Formats: sequence, C-alpha cells, structure tokens
Amino acid sequence: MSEQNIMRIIDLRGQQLTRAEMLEAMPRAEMGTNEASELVRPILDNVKAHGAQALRDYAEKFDHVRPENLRVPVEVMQAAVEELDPEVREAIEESVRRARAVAASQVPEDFHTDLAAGARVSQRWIPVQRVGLYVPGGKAVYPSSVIMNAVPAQAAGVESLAIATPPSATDPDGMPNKTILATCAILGVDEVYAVGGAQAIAMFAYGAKGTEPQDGVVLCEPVDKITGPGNIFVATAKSMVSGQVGIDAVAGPTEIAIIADDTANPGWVAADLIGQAEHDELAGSVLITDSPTLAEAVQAELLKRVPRTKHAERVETSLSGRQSGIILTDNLQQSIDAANAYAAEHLEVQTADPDAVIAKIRNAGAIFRGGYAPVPLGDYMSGSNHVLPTSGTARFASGLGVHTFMKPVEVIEYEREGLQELAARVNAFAVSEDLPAHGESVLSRFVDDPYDKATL
Ligand code: HSO
Ligand code: ZN
Repeated sequence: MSEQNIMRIIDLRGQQLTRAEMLEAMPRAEMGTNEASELVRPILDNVKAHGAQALRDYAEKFDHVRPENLRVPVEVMQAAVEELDPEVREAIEESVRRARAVAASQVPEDFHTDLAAGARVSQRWIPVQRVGLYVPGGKAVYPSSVIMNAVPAQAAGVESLAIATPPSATDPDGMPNKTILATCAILGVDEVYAVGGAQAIAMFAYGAKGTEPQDGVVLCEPVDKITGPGNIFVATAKSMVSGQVGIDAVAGPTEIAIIADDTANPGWVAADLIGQAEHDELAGSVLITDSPTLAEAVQAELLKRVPRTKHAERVETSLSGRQSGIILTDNLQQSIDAANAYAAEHLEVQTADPDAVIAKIRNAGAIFRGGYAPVPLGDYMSGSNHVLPTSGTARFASGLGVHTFMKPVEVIEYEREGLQELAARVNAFAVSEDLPAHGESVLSRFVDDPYDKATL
C-alpha cells in the first residue's frame, strides 16, 4: 500500500491472540490524567453557598456575559421556535417523532413472581422524579443530543426535567443558542437555564437560591439525576457530585467500527469513517476487514474524500491518530472477535450476510445493519438513541434509554402462611451469621417470646 495512506494497518492475520493480546491490539487513545478537580471543587462549593450570585459571577468569568435572567423566559423560548429555519424544524420534529415511538415501546413492564402460597415478589419500575440535562455550548452545539436525552426521560414519566446550557456572549441578553432553545420548546421543556460548565452541574446537584428579584426565592430546585455530555470540567463536576445525585456515564470521544467484507462499498465505508472522525481529533474510526482489496479501496477513497470535506484537517488528524486504524483479519470470525474486543460505541456491519454477523456480536453500543443504516442516521433520526457507551465500556454498559430514567423496585408481598413456611430457615440463617435479632424479628410473628430459646 502506498505511503501516503491515511489510516494505519493493524495486521492480525495468521495470529492466535489471547484475550489480553486481542484487547491490547485494539486502537485506543491514551487516557489523559484529570487535573480538573482542583478547579472544579471551589465552583461546586461556591454555587452551593451563594446560589444565583455565584452563577452570574461564573457566567461573567467563563462565558463573558452576565445574564439578567438565568432562567430563560418563556417568550424567548417561543421566539426561538418561530425563528427556526423550517427545514431544521421539520428535521427536529421527525427526529422527536421517531425517538418517541421507540421510547414508548421501551417502557419496561412491572411483573410479579409467585413462589408459594402467600409468597410473592413483584417489581415496579418507578421514574426518577427530577432530572437535570446538561447541554454543551461552544463549538459542539448538538440539538440532537437534547432530543436523545429528553425523549426517554419524558417517556419514563420523569415529573420534572430541567435543562442547563451556557449563556452566549453574542446575544445581548446572554441567552443560549437559539436552536437549542427551540428544540427544548418543541420537546415541551420550559425549565431552561442559561448556565454552563461545572457551575450548572453544581446548580443541579445542590439547587440554587435566587439572589435577584427575577430569580424568585429559589432559582432551581435540586435534581435526582444529571445526564448529558460536556467538556472535561462538566465531566469532572458530574463525577464529583455523583453519589449525591445519579449521573449517566461520562462519555469519551466518539468512535465507529465497521465490519466489512469484499461485498462492501468502499466509498460508503470511507464516508462513514470520515463522518465520525469529523466530531473530534480524538474520535476513533476503525475498519475491520478480512479483505485486503477492500482495505486498499477504502484507503484510496479516503485520499479522494478527506480533502473535499469541510473539516478535512480535523478528520485527517483523527483518522491518522493512534485511536484509528484498519484491522486486517484472516476471516469473518476473526473480524467478529476483533469487534467484540474493541466494543465500539457504534458498530456498522457491511457484509454479505449481516444478520449472521450480528448474531455473534456481544459488545457494541449500537449495531447498524447493512449499507443503508449509516451511523449519522442514528445520530439524528433513526429512532434509536445516540448516547452510547464509549472507550470499550460497551463490554458492560448500554446506551441511554427509558431505563436510564427509571429504577426497578422490588415489593415483597408475603402473607402469614408464606412467612411461616420460611420462619425456621430464616432463623437458622440469621443465627449462622450471628445476627439472632434478625431471626427474632421473624419468629415474633409466631411465638410469644422469640428471645426465650427454650420455648422455641
Ligand atoms: N455521533 C455522536 C452524536 C452526534 N452526532 C450528535 C451528530 N450530532 C455520538 O454518538
Ligand atoms: Zn455523530
């Protein structure tokens, strides 16, 4: 292959790799150390102590604007919808429609199990009561991510949903990005704050008292769970408040893997690799193929296509980075093994028989089947969710969905006869753990003096 190829080759052909060696061979970015916590700690403390006052001070410092209204007024939300480009509005509405349809069928069913007479365990799914969704500003403004977070929360039955997004210095009143505001309004979310960064996470975690008349006594009530992407400060703040509140997973740079054979269209494969590479210099794009001919054709397509796309420089950095590469395999089975080891956030399968491949996929955030299900379809409006596990965490984690905003709670429904049948065995277990009061609790229902062992 020519020297000017953009992606490096990882050649697994003819190798019998152990599990550890296979994991080691996968292209991954180095994990940086996180020193942000020293900067984030005082922000959290300050917002906790000084509420809206601190939020305005931080807006001035980090966003270069001091919003009079930290809560975005309803008229501003409405105006944003009216100003929206009709084509974009239609795209947003289609995306919402499809996401809602899928989310509605994701709502889990309660169930019960009868174990004996008077012995039942049931499970209820209860929505999280109040959720805070963080939406980044800056160069990555993604209204699609608002939809991906808000729709499942709403389908889960979350009672109150608040959104925070940075104030914008280019707006005279410091109001946030208009497309974000319009998307919130279309989704029916009216509690939106012009608050960004770690201070927004603090506001969600602790709540914030108002300090100006327009804030009210309480500007923002605390939430139970915080979701949504953000920069290193937001991510650090989220991990620092987790435990006090729930958080979703902290996402790393986006990634795509494509399993392809010699039936795949090299132009499509190249375009899909470029698509995710466009997000970030650190985005990972990986082609896994048993066809050296396809690999070569994809490299040639990349050389033609990369210079012609708007963010060519970023794409090239990402495709030629350590975290990207073309994995050459002996056969389809080895391609599948590599894909399972890599555990991509997005996995495309472009092979002669995609269903046979998909049946053997164990680790992937979401699977895109065949040539007509490219990742950007899922990013915007397939109906699936685009908030997915990154950095190999698809080995044990799943994408965002209705379940993210619900908690299963078991209800123990035993009657007298059900408990009586087990009383002696519970007591035996309790005594074996030297916790006799546990046994006495159960025995109290059946004997006059459970503490007098002689009478038992
Ligand atoms: N591919 C990103 C989501 C996204 N793409 C938003 C475009 N906008 C992570 O799944
Ligand atoms: Zn994307």
